[in-house]
Amino acid sequence: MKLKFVNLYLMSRYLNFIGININYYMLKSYYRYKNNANHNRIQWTPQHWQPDCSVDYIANKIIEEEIDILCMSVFVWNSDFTYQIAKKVKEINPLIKIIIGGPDVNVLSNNDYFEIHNYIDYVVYGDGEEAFCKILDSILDNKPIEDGINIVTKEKVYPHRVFFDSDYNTKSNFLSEKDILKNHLLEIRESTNDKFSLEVRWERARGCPYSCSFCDWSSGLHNKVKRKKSSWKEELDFLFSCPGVVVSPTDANWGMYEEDIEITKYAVDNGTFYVTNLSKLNKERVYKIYDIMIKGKKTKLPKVKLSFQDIHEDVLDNISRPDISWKDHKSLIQSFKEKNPNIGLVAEIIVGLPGQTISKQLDQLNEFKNNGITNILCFFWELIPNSPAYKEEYQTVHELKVDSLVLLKEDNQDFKSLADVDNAIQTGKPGWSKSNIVIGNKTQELPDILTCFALAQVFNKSSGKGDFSLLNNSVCENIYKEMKLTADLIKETKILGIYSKKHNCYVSIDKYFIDMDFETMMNNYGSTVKV
Ligand code: B12
Ligand code: SF4
Repeated sequence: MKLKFVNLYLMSRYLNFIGININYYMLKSYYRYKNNANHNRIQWTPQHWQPDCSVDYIANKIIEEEIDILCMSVFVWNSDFTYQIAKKVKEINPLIKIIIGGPDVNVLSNNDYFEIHNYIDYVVYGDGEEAFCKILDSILDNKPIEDGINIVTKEKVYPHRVFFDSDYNTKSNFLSEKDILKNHLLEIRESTNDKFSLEVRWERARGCPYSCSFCDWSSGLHNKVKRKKSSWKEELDFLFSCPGVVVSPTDANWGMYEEDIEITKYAVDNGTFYVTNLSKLNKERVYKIYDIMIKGKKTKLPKVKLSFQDIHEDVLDNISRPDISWKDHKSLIQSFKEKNPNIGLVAEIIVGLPGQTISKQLDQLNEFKNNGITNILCFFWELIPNSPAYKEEYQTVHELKVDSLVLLKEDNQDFKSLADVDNAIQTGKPGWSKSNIVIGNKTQELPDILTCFALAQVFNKSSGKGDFSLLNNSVCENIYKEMKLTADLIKETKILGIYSKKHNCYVSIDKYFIDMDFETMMNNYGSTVKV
């Protein structure tokens, strides 16, 4: 039997990075451990990861390779595209067994799942390890699924279980696959330019004890945290031996465990290691980790990221976000800045959260400016299916307005018109994804949300110039006027994009502002209004 795994990675040719998720190697490793004989009966073909091929190209490749079992991983950024591939493959060869898994699986909350996706044979929700083994055993041995876990088929919903295997937990969950993983990383290295960082996600702890309303960690199924007891040194040594690899933990709260300090120290001295999700409450340890990260012998880090989402307590309450107060954050930032004046500080925020307003955004950005934050990483709120906010009750309380919008992946010279975008979706050309975007709540409408997003970009350009004179009310009003027109168009076309004269095509809102220089911002939104 021939098996193919498809996981279309998140990649930016603009920011020069590719996010490498090693879930295929982890699932395969567990099957080897559980049923080596069956594992060896399968011909494991190389994973398809390239996000920029067409649906037809990928489907034809799967057919030409005479694949029997097709495994696909869905995330919010590749879900619709991946389902298109699955549908096409099944149309050409109805005998192929198709298994879908990953965080964007919404089979438990969508009663029509199998009506929409009747070409899927098995859906795996939550942790995939046990389900993967059970399904493969059933296919290979030609028998019904035995004691199924975390699986849904057209006939049955099997129960949920958090994955924990105490013996396996002491072993590495991917090193048994290191040869094919190394080939995979080399293939990616060879097909991208040298500037690209290959960001390999590495798991030490799975799960999160909190339930922020926008997040679907562990697919919203539980709040347990399970920690690996394998040899982290051996795992990191292997990953660092692969060319151009940056290792970044997948953990939700790095720094929650004391061991994270020792691991960080070793990692930054032996390779490039970057932590994106730090503990929300153990701040003393978090700042210790920042200190270690910036002093690494091999990791050279010009900036560190602080995840706030918002600094206002009412907003944080509305999204059930556990965090220390902004006042406490400020004193920690101050002492960090005193010790490390040349390290940049990036604040991560989300726009569209209930309680936010333009004036609060202005206030927040001024607070950031006054406290040494150098950059803002700003996200729209993508309402994901297994998050607490997806529940009707939450949406009613906070008056959320949500629309399914098409997101454009950076600039695509093929998207000269909105018809081109539509054509790409219909014909399965890459460059887009679909997502439920929060376009309003009890305190904001879409033009406000877009303005808050734009202001974060104004902050970044201002910070680069050392001139924050644009952070004022009249600039907000000017931006709002432009964003009002943009919002009307987004609502009509359902495309979260904007026409850029500079690029002569439709681009994402991020790209539109990122590529606008400070002088143009001054010109467009400064006191001499040209909107
Ligand atoms: C690293 C990461 C990123 C990286 C890059 C992604 C990448 N490709 O590596 C960065 C930082 C860029 C990123 C960005 C975003 N991310 Co992110 N990210 C992650 C993170 C932390 C780790 C991913 C990972 O490697 N996991 C480890 C592997 C082992 O887990 P896994 O892939 O889920 O696989 C397991 C199961 O799902 C299952 N499984 C998966 N596939 C399959 C397939 C089959 C056939 C089977 C049987 C089983 C199976 O088995 C595996 C083992 O149990 C996850 C959270 C997490 N801890 O998983 C969020 C996560 C994937 N991100 C998420 C989100 C929402 C985003 C953003 C959209 C946030 C935003 N608002 O902008 C952005 C994307 C922006 C954009 N441009 O589109 C969500 C996705 C939710 C969804 N419904 O898809 C997650 C789950 C976090 C969350 N709960 O909010 N992200
Ligand atoms: S955002 Fe972070 S802290 Fe909040 S629930 Fe998700 S993983 Fe946990």
